[in-house]
Amino acid sequence: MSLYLGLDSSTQSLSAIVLEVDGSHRRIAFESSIAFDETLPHYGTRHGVLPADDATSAVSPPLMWVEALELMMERLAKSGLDLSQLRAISGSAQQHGSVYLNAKAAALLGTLDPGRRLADQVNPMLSRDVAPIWMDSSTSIECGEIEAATGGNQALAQRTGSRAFERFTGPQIRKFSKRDPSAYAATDRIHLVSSFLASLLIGEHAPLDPGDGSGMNLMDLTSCDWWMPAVDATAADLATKLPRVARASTIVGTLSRYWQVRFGLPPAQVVAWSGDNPCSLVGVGLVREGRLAISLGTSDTVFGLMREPRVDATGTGHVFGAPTGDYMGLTCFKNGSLAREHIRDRFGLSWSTFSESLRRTPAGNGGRLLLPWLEPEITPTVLTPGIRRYDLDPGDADGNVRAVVEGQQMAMALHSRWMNVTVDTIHATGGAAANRDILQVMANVFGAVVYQLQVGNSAALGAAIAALHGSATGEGDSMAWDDAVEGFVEPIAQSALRPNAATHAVYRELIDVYAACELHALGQGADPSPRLADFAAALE
Ligand code: XUL
Repeated sequence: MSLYLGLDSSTQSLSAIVLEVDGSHRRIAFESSIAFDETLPHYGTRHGVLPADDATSAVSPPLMWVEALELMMERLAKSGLDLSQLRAISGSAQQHGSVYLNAKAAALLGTLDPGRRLADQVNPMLSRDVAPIWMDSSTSIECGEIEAATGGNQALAQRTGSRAFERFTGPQIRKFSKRDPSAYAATDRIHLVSSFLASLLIGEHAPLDPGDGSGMNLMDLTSCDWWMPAVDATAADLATKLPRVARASTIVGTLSRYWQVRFGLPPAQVVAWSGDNPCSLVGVGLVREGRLAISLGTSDTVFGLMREPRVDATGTGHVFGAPTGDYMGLTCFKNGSLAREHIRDRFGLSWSTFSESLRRTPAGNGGRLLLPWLEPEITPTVLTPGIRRYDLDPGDADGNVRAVVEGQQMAMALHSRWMNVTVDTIHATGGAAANRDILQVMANVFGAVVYQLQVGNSAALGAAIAALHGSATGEGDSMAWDDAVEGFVEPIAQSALRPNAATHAVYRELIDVYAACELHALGQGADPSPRLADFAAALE
């Protein structure tokens, strides 16, 4: 019997899943989660982010992630599992966020004192006490500068998988180097959240993997190495500060003495960590082309595996490296769970009364529509936040509930067209995938069968499967990804939500009206009132 641990450090929480593998017998032996705001209130975060006056800024305290990691390993040590059988650990983390370490870090990482709290020992390693995260949209100027210096957004996207995006690590690094040149100069290593946490486990600077590296606007997508024109355009001496990129599934080290002595854990292998979306791709079983997954979490994401890197000419989506060595297409929406919760809370609803509202209202919502931009939005780019309503009374509870759900699904269908996938099946994951009324709207909008999965946290599951795969392949065995995921990722057959043909036809009309409202709200299109009126009249 062998155990494999997957960790997921997300925006709002740290989760862990342990897989038990005994021949063909496979099961989840442990699942646990730590919510940052509730468990670690002394960091003062709200939804895992430090409050800021500027709506475009989003930073988190890296020491909070460190403290959560230590707490989780302690929980695991006390779980009663036979941890002598723990073979390998891997991890997933929110993408794009960066952690800045000074030159003392290399030595300090290797000499962590098992008698002392981890966060106290990591503090002196930081050259910047906060980490910009994926919700930050404050770097439009830097995006423009990097784009101009690399031959334009098309060239940047062809090489790195994405045009310049505000939250991507390169523009964030550039902003830091300009705003605080002395702290930037004192920075010896810039980690992603994933490679930072992996470094703490192995007691030395860990490499990052191509899945997370492709969220930086710095890595050449096909060679999986730094693309020097982008590196040079981003900040001085950056090449010396970046980690190495290691192939996915690489064993990057061994669980260090700190964890062995402090919690009695074994010298387990540590497999390269990745971003939460690449990990989710594995955790929802998309190790082959032709299906889509939708994750309804803090961010909503639409993604699928690609054999070839087909870059989005419209500049909306991203191509990342996939853990399988292939690629993945992804479109990300910032207004996921926080926008849904905002509407729920505004009308004093529970998730169950929220669902009742959805069931009470007709598809198409009588032509009442909402653009869910509570926070600055990533897709499409919206820097000035605010929910926009069309023909919708802000006080109408039922209408707003349906409008937020339909608005989000419309946006996802519209902005994933570039992937050019004929969608007949969607694997739904993330917290809100538990809500079957929301998923029924998804099925009707996409005209696809939507499945729920056995494991809610696909990112942590994908990381645990990466630990299993990396451990097997690192020991010289070959393991097909189909075999690695078997038994953990199959959708629940009885969970299938089928589209209704008539309702799908309504949404095929609505999507163009939605697109017109979006363009209007962005100041790029005509007043959509006549189209909304026509749509509403056709519904009657
Ligand atoms: C993906 C993105 C988000 C974060 C959330 O590009 O920005 O999905 O990874 O953790």
